[in-house]
Amino acid sequence: MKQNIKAYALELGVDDVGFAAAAGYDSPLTPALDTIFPGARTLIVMAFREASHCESENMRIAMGGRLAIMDFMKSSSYKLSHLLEREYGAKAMMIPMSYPSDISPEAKFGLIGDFSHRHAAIAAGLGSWGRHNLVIHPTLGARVLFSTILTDIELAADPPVTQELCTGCNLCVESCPGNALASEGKTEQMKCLVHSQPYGIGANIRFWKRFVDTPPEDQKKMLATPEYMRLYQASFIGYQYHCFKCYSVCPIGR
Ligand code: B12
Ligand code: SF4
Ligand code: SF4
Repeated sequence: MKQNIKAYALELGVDDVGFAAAAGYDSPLTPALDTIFPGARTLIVMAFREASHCESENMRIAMGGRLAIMDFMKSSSYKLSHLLEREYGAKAMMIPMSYPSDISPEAKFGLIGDFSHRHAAIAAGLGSWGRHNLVIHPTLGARVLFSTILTDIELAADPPVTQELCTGCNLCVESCPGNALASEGKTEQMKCLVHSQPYGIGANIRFWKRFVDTPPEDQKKMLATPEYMRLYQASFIGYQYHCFKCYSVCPIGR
């Protein structure tokens, strides 16, 4: 069954698939698995290699490519969960790639996911941690995104990657425009966000605070500025990333 599931996903165009036991998923900061799916026994983690659009200095091109891969991730996750339910009588739940997220203060306003795909990828033998705190896949490298399906069927777990894939070249640390990777093993999230999501919730709140304090005539002008239009575009895209540096400069697998 495991080989058939993997073959199906690879046939869809997914780059790699790994399996982990629910008990092998160890992500101390995110909620326990049974708050999502009490009967979950296996994690099926899919890896998707991002193409070179993430290298572009034109952030519309980089984000356009990201939106495409996210669409593909969603459709692959949907199809695989459907196969598990239809062919194997399993219960299957797909985990969103990044959002919707829990934007309560307990989840640091969206900075702690309901589930950690990186920890799942590690448990499923799909890679090891890099200095940039991202998971590096043995052949696909660092430019890889993950999505996970939880299921109640039991499938044998894949062995962990024991090899150290990060060479410690420090390129990711040196290229980070926000100096968010200075401390080993920790991404300083606010320093990252200023660069990676300049039109995110922080910028949105700042705009609307200024707006309510502005006389009506000038409010109209504020709505015709590039600042407002960028916020508007980012809000319908979802998250609009403006930095991919640590992810794209990593030489592993390029
Ligand atoms: C919230 C979030 C963010 C936040 C916070 C990131 C963070 N530090 O956790 C912000 C907005 C800053 C962010 C930025 C980015 N993100 Co992001 N993000 C997420 C999200 C939605 C949840 C992550 C989460 O819950 N973190 C909180 C908990 C789990 O983290 P943690 O336990 O504290 O673990 C951290 C450290 O302790 C450390 N760590 C833990 N154990 C160990 C062990 C060792 C040995 C080491 C070295 C480190 C280490 O690594 C973690 C990173 O800080 C996930 C999707 C998901 N649901 O998993 C994507 C996700 C992590 N993001 C991803 C990416 C690609 C990015 C960006 C490159 C942005 C972009 N342009 O795409 C940057 C990279 C920033 C970086 N170098 O860390 C990918 C990572 C893929 C990969 N190859 O690993 C994910 C998995 C999305 C996906 N579905 O593929 N992200
Ligand atoms: S996404 Fe950009 S700002 Fe965030 S940690 Fe990576 S290089 Fe730094
Ligand atoms: S850029 Fe260099 S230091 Fe950073 S994760 Fe990749 S190999 Fe490791």
